Amino acid sequence: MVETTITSSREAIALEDNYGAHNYHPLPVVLSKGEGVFLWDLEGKRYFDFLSAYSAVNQGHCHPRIIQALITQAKELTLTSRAFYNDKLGVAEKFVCETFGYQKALFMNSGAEANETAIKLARKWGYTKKGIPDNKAVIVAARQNFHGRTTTIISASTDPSSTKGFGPFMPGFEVIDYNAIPALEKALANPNVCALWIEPIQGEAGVFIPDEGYLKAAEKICKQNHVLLMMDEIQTGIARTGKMLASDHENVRPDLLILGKALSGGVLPVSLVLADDEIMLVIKPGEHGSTFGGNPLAAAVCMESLQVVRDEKLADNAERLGMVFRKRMNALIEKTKLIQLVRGKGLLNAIVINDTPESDTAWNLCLDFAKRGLLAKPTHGNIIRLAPPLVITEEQIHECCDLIETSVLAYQA
Ligand code: IF1
Repeated sequence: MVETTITSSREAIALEDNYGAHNYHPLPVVLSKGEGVFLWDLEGKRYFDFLSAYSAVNQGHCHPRIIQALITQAKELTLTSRAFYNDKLGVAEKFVCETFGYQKALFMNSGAEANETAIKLARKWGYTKKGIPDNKAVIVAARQNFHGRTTTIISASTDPSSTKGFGPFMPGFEVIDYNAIPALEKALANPNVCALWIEPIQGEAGVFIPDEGYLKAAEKICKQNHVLLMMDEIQTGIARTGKMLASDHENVRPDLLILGKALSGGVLPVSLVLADDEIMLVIKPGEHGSTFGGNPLAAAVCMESLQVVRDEKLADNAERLGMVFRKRMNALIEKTKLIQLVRGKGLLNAIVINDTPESDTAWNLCLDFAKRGLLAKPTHGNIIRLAPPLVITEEQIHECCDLIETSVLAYQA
């Protein structure tokens, strides 16, 4: 094995600073171990993880069943490419089709790749099934969306930190207000629109939840206009919001369901697009793929990760403890002017700090949370996302709320 031991956090940070791209600004915490809801840094300090790798470790860090599935498969066969069949992919495709109620599955690796796959499926469906003139297909996206970092995906972004300096952009995207039904009715009436591409809750925008009924209305307006509903559940899916999918809260069935992150319990990149035959079969052999997409290791890990969600009833836990968490945060809001509000669904929550987005209050609060043993990171400016692994217990939720309360009340003093 390559000599990899680093002895201090300071050394680890220096190495990344010297040799790594500066495409992130991490909190000054160097993690070396994870288990369940806990992370430990190099000096042995323990933290509650309230980011869950942006909802990729819903099952908790290094879940023993998922790690075992990884080890068992890794000793047999990790990668064949799709030039040949393997004995795990078909089983996993059946498993996810039955889990989510679709006819076909297409496995990729990153969430961005799954969104790119959905874009290609929607466009090709538009040309071959809806009769949109070649190269005229339009996909409607929402302001403040986040779907990944590729140049096509950021072509639909309204966030300067995602787009500035990366043009020229891919044509064929129209961006409308999120959570606005008239905007949907107007945009989707365009006969060249092949799909509406939204998140059921906008995670990066700061856990922005649309009005009750918006998703159902979007589904209806899509059907009325022969437009596909492409739902990005990469962050909201896999039990995070208290149901298996955030779409389930309104009984909405997307035409294209896009998953990633916790699909693998945070063990390796696995993403997935689910659709029925009429859509999925527009892509013919040799027209799309990836070296690692659908590899047997990912297939084995994905099945065990989803089975754990089911066996441990993580959606119910998220639903119940999300309410406990928001109740505690609302009680704290009564005692402080520092927090404007708490919002969320299940265990995808955020507090909005009573300061300008440019202020460093949220960042400083997160530094203080870390000192007290809880890891969270501000999303845009003055919003702190708070999203622990879904295996957290009620007792641990209260312990973390006590910690947040102590930090907030001390900060404002
Ligand atoms: C970063 C944000 C979260 C996602 C949704 C697709 C993707 C993501 C709804 C792409 C990924 C990650 C990416 C990571 C930080 C994190 C993030 F801050 F970027 F926006 F969670 F909100 N759809 N989100 O949330 O999936 O290609 O990353 O596997 O880029 O900084 P990916």
